[in-house]
Amino acid sequence: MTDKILDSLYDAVVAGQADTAATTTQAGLDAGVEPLTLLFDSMIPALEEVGRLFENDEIFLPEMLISARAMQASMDLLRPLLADAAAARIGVFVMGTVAGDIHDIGKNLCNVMLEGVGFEVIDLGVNVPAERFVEAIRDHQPDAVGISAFLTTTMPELDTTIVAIEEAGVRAGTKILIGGAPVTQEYADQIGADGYAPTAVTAVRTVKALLGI
Ligand code: B12
Repeated sequence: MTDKILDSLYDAVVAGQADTAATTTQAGLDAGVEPLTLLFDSMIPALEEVGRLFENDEIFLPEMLISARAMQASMDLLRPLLADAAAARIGVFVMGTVAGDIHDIGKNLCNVMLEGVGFEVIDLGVNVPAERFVEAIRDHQPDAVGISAFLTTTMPELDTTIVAIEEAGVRAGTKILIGGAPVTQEYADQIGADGYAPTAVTAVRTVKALLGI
C-alpha cells in the first residue's frame, strides 16, 4: 500500500500533475504514511529524476517548472504537519537564496524543519543581494544565517555574501551556514562558512551543534 502511494506520488511529481500529487499526498497521509517518508522517499527522488531528465535534454524548462509546482502542491499539505512539532523558541534564523538564483524548494524545506524544532525563521526569499543579508542581520540579530545557491553559476554569490557580511562588521554573534545542491563541505571551508549541510535534516542538526543547543 505504502509503496504504491510512494510510486504514484513520484510519478505525479515527475509528470508535473499537481492535482494528482496533492490527492496522492493526502491519500498517503490518510493511510498513515509519515510526511517525511513522502518527502524523502518519493518527492525528492522525483525532483532528482526531473533534474536528470532536464540535464539529458529529455525534458525542458516548462516541464521542470510544472514538476516544481506539483512538488509545491504536495508540500502545502505537508508543511503544517511538519511545523506541528514546533517546540519552544530556540533562536532566530535568517534564510535566503543568493542573487541571480530563484530555486527555493530546498530552502523552504529547510525553513519548515527549522521552524519545526523552534527557530523563528526570517525568510528573505530568492534572488537576495548580499546587502539584504547584511541589512537583515542588522535588523534581526539572528543566531544563524542560512545562504543557499542551487546553480554552479550562482555559487560564487555565497562567497560574495559572506565577504559583504564581514566587511559590514556584522558577522560576530551569528553563525553562517551555506547549502544547495552544488555546494560541498570543501567549498564551505574554502569560503569560510561556519557550517554546511547537504539536507534539511542535517541542516537542523548542524545549526544546533554550532549554537551548542
Ligand atoms: C525544480 C527546479 C527548477 C525550478 C525551481 C522552482 C523553485 N521554486 O525552486 C525552475 C524550473 C524555476 C528551475 C529553473 C532553472 N534551473 Co533548475 N532545477 C530544479 C530541480 C529539478 C530540482 C531542485 C529542487 O528543488 N530539488 C529538491 C530540493 C529538496 O533539494 P535541494 O534544492 O538540493 O535542497 C536540499 C539541500 O540542498 C539542502 N539545502 C537547501 N538550501 C539550503 C540552505 C542551507 C543553509 C543549508 C544548510 C542546506 C540547504 O536542503 C534541502 C532539502 O534537503 C533541479 C535538479 C536537482 N537535481 O536538483 C534543477 C537544477 C538545479 N536547475 C538547473 C538549471 C540549469 C536551471 C536553469 C538555469 C534552467 C534554464 N535554462 O533556465 C534555471 C535557473 C533559474 C534561476 N535563475 O535560478 C540545474 C543546475 C545545474 C548547475 N549545476 O548549475 C539543475 C541541477 C538541473 C540539471 N540537472 O541540469 N529549476
